[in-house]
Amino acid sequence: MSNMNRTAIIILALFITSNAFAADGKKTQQAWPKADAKSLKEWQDMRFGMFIHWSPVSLKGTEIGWSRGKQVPVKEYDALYKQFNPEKFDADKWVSIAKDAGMKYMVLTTKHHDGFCLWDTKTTSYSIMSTPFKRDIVKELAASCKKENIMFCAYYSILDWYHPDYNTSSHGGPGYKLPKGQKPNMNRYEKYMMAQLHELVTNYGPLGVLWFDGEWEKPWTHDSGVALYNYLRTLQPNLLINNRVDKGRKGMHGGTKNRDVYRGDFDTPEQRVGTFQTKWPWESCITICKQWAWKPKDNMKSLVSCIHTLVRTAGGGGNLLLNVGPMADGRIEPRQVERLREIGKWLKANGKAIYATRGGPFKPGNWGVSTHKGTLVYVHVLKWPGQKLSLPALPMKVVNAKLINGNEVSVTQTPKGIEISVPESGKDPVDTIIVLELDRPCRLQKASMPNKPDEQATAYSRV
Ligand code: FHN
Repeated sequence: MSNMNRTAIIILALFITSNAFAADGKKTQQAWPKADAKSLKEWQDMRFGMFIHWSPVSLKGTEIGWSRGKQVPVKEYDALYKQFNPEKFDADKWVSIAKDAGMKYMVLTTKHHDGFCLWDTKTTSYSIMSTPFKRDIVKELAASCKKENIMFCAYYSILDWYHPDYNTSSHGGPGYKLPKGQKPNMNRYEKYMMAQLHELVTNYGPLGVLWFDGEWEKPWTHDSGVALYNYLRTLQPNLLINNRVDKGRKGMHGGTKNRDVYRGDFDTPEQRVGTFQTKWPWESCITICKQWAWKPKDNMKSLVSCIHTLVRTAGGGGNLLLNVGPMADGRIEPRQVERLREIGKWLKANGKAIYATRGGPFKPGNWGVSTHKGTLVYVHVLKWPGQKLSLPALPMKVVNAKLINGNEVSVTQTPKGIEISVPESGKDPVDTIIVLELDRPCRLQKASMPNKPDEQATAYSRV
């Protein structure tokens, strides 16, 4: 029996079991198999990863997927692979750039909306193996990550505007019609997808995260999302899977409509810092420039903006997945490499206030955010509201307080709240980090949350 058919039988079986019916015939919702707690904690502790959007479209400098049939005619877009030869691609170099940036994991677009595959897949010839380059990018990057103890993760687009069986003509461009006689078949497409995912998880794994995207179009259904999530759990039980595997994502906000119904181990706010959420994991995916794929002379975010985005994400309780778009020759643009190196330099001095922390105990505000780990609270003041910073009361007692570089700071704690002041000479223009040591482990309290609406959501709804 072929791999494809065996996979199809597993999926069918999972599909049936995941839609159990109670004796009274009413559809009941199985409690779905949550993520492995150890893997989730490890990934959350990492706090900072590199997103990589790459395909032959980097030859054109236009947006991956979305420019197909728009800035780049379909026929031209789909033929770019014939000239794609990233001779300067060096997986070890990419990994060292991520490490120098202080990033602990990498997510590569193994297949984006344009359907092009960056690995040696047996399911289609529309892959890196049909290019002049003929090398398995996924294999080389996964191996380099493993060597350097960086978690390797795969982005995979459910929608596929290239595959004839994917049942939509969107993004073939205005007025695009499926070729005459083409009869899309989603069942056949889903088998194709499962076979590809089987390759990615079993030949290049264990993966840290399978990062799904492109779930929003009509052909993909909740039932398919449930069956896919359950199937992947059988392939790699400790695999983390984001909430875009199913249909529960609330748009670019990235939250999940109903966690008892919709699958996904973490929420995925996009191009924004997520709102303060500490009870369910989340990760903001944000571009270092404007475009996801490489674009010549694209606007690149300043160092302060990148650091504030990272700090606010951690302070909100989430991870940051910061995206770079490599060029057609296989290099990450030198100016982006320099920006990443600068972020890494900041993390070398301040990383203990980010890595393995969780958001709070104070809710984010225009002034900044707080993170905590054990008995230590890190107050990140990004914008002083005046001479002093007043924070809500904490039931834990502050037994020591200093700046992260060890210098003096004045902290007054009363049952009404905590007041912090720092001499001008001690303030950091990017992020003044005050370390509060508590008499016992930090616990989030309702009381320590100011009633004001969560400014983070507004102040940082777009970066
Ligand atoms: O359409 C994609 C887009 O190209 C990019 O991949 C982002 C990042 O995850 N996701 C989709 C837009 O929501």
